Amino acid sequence: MFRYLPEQASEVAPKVDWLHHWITDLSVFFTVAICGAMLYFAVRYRKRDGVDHETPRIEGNNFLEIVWTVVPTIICVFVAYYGVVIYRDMVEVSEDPDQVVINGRGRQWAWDFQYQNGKVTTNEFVVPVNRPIRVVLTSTDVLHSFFLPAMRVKKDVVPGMYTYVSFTPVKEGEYHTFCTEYCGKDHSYMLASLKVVSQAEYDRWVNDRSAELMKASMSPAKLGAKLYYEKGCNACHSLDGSKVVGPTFLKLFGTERVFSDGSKATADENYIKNSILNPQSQIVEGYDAIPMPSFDGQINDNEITGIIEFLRGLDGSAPAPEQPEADEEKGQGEDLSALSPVERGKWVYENKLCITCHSLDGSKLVGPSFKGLYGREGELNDGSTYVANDEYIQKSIMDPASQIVKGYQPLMPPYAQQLGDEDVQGVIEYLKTLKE
Ligand code: HEC
Ligand code: HEC
Ligand SMILES: [Cu+2]
Repeated sequence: MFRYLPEQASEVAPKVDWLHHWITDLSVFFTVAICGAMLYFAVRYRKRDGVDHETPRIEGNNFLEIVWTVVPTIICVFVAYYGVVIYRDMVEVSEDPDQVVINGRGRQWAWDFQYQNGKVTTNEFVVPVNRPIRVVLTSTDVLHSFFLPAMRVKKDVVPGMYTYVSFTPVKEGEYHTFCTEYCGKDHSYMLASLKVVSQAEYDRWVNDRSAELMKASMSPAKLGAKLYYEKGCNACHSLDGSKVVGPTFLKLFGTERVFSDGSKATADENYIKNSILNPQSQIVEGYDAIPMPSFDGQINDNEITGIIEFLRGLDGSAPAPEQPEADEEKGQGEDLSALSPVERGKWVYENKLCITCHSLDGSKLVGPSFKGLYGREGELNDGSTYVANDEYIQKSIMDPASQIVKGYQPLMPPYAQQLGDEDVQGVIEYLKTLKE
């Protein structure tokens, strides 16, 4: 009667929905029938003209008693029977040699996936259409729950134990995975996308290990240097001894650090790891104005080792590594030419670190919010005024030091080396969409 469930993208989905609709329709039918009869009798036998109407006193009716015992029993057995049959379809361990087995791991707050050939991904996984899929699940920290609404499967993800979901996708497309167990602060961001593709495309995707192989074949120090640019540490930490938002990385390793609470520590491996994962726990003296964001969950142990090796090498004896080729850095393997200018601007905002210093909701971070920025009138710290038009924005991005907005520090890094005209044009178009 009522049809409101999400798309049916797996083999079992129509069966689940069929039973679900049966239960819902039956409930609606009985609710209407029982409440309807109740209302009808209340009106029919109400007290009228101040006189009670005596009703016939019925002692019992065997026929009725049997009907309303047997009919509900049949309905309950029917629902229970198909409930068990369909549930078995969902959980039976398949012997199918064609089955794709993926290891899934929940952690605060992301989903990691590992394929049989060793390919690993985070917050996205790809499966071939029309083949049985089994995701074996476990958690590294707390209880999570793996929910794929379009496939009609859901399972608790428990630390120290394995559980699984199995399904056979029947439709190509992109679907959401949710965590449905409240697991902490960013629980609602614990989303992964599932892409169901053709067998040929799946084969291509799963065997494409180029990104990982490139990282795996790098020396740790080289990986660290790559991450320094890729993760945006370069916006706040210089390699040449100059002070940016944070302390320089030059000759940092092995020196004694003094913190704002007066305590001290040597910058060894553990200190660096802690600085990346819990930056607020030890604030370097003189740097308490702008907090460093935590990279917990965004950088794995292997990558931290890389950064440590990279910092160890920055002892001033050799020139600091250059930023990788501008083109490669810009695209990072994604096809940006397919994006509209606004999408491109949003991509730049999210991937070029603007997001760490500029909010979208009007709040002041390190820099002014982007909300309502386009076309706004403002004042610079030399007392002159400006209108944020295309030209002004372009200059703000490429050469921020030339015009400092009143009330802000000159902390924005210049982007002239990193962004092209199309990127800047994209940012401008994107800013236009962020109205007050
Ligand atoms: C938005 C600016 C910002 C970004 C981005 C940033 N940091 Fe920091 N970082 C700071 C600030 C500010 C401090 C000093 C305050 C503190 O100790 O937390 C700091 C401190 C540090 C320290 C301790 C430095 C010392 O002198 O003892 C390390 C190590 C560090 N950051 C590593 C990193 C790494 C690695 C990245 C990239 C993955 C990174 N930071 C990204 C702002 C940033
Ligand atoms: C390390 C922090 C930081 C990063 C990263 C950063 N900005 Fe800024 N930005 C600032 C600060 C601080 C100001 C205000 C001082 C000034 O005018 O330079 C500013 C000012 C601006 C302004 C002028 C704002 C106004 O109200 O007039 C624009 C436009 C801008 N930034 C764009 C960007 C874009 C686009 C990116 C990313 C490609 C970016 N910024 C990255 C810190 C940052
Ligand atoms: Cu969770």
